[in-house]
Amino acid sequence: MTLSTIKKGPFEGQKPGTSGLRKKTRVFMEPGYLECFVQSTFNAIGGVAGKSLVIGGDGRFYNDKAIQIILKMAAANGAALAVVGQGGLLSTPAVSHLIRKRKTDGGLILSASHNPGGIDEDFGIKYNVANGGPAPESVTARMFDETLKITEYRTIDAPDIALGDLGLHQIGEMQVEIIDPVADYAALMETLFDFGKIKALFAGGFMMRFDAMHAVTGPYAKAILEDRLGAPAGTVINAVPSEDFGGGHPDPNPVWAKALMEEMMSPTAPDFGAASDGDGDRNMIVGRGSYVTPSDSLAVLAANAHLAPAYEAGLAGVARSMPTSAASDLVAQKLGINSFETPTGWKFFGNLLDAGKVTLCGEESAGTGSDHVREKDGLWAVLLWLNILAQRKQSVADILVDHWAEYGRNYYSRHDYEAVPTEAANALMAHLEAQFDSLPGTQWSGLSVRAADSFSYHDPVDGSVSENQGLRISFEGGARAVLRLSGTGTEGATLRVYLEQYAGPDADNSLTAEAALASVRAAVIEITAMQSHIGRTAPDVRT
Ligand code: VG1
Ligand code: CO
Repeated sequence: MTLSTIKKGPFEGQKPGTSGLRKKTRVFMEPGYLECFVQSTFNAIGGVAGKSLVIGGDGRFYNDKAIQIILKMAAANGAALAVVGQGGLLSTPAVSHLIRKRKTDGGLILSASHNPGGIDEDFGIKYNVANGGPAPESVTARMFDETLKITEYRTIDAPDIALGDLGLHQIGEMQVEIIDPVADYAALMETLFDFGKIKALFAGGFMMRFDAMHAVTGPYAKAILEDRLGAPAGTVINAVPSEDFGGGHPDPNPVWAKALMEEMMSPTAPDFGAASDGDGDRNMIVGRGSYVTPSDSLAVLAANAHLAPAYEAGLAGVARSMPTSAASDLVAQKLGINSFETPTGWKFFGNLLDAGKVTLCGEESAGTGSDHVREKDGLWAVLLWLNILAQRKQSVADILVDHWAEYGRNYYSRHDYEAVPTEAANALMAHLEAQFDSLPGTQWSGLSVRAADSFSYHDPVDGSVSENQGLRISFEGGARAVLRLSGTGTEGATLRVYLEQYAGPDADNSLTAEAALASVRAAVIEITAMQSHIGRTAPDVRT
């Protein structure tokens, strides 16, 4: 086995986005592209000599090849140990747990999450640090700096590792330990929830459908829901991870999990439905005839978490990303616990969790998690819901109605405008920002603007400041709109418009979201001159 240093790089555009580096798969397959990003990551963390890493991915096209490349590079850079999921598979929350459990120095996750997979679709890579969470901005900034100056990477000439064979392997001086991707994660879940109660729920005839969307959660959901909790075979559908996610987007929302939504809205719907994304860190929750917005899900989980053993003693606090609705704030207020508003992306929750300031975190994009790991965790959210359902013995719809009667309802929807020319999207944002000083007090579609600003986050733990994290407009009467550009896309820009309207406990809480949000939507279209900037006012995806 010979070590070699290959002259390559730098490549343009290797700046990590909201969640790692995402590009077209063919870009990642260009000779040296993945290698230079990985070497830059190693360089940014002071090298990996003597260190240990967890490595795994969501099973998309190029997952296994990328892992072989990374293993050889880690060995050539002097790493001591790589813990790898069998077949190259590991969900994002499972990686987070393994980093913490095995006390490794970090981990690499091969995934573009909810983006589609395949040679003509997307690939991605994320680096997580020793607390198990996504690299914070200080680290991603160093990684990016390294990508700008890299001129060579290190690798070793060695045969590929048989990723299917459990146990110890060797590349040069580095040990590779291939592990069951599910076992440790499933054991962790068992410590958090009352598996006996959930088992009894299923034994009593409770029916559930879980759509794994042909992605990594399939093996986890089958092992936990069907094998351990006794849900009937067939509860988990699309359970085998495929390289192209069956040709769809593994994005757990009513648009991409359409078949599940139709089943849940039909007269023969099971009691409970759920779906998860490509890398298993996000979740969709839906009851019979009743879709739960991710913002409401976070609030309901916060209000009821004490019904699960892990959270019996109560929560330290709840954090949500800024575009997420304020529903969880209302719960925190009532419980008398901390609440925080962070920028989009899980990396901002890490400090709050590490400092013990919060127990639950969530994002409107269907990411929910707790201090059991340092990532959002799709199956965890599903299990917490199941634990709550087993305790409350009520339908999802009834739980929501009760919740709104107590706290009021934050009507909510996210509208995505995809593949917008980048210049047009930037111009729309600039046009909005330029009006900030004059907007307060003005009227738009019957709504009066209360305030408008660009969100800056001051991390209360390390004092770091993150600016330009989304533009927000709040209106008199409890409406709010947030606009930001996606940091996970690979083509043009995706404009995300987040709409919210609060209705108090005594207001009509039975409207459709569309009706309740009509005014704030019309106001945003007007204020941003949307039609003239991007040539349309109808979104591609509404969630
Ligand atoms: C999106 C979501 C964000 C989430 C991120 C990564 O980012 O909006 O809430 O944290 O994806 O999720 P953006 O920048 O496109 O809005 V995942 O499941 O890709 O790790
Ligand atoms: Co994901």
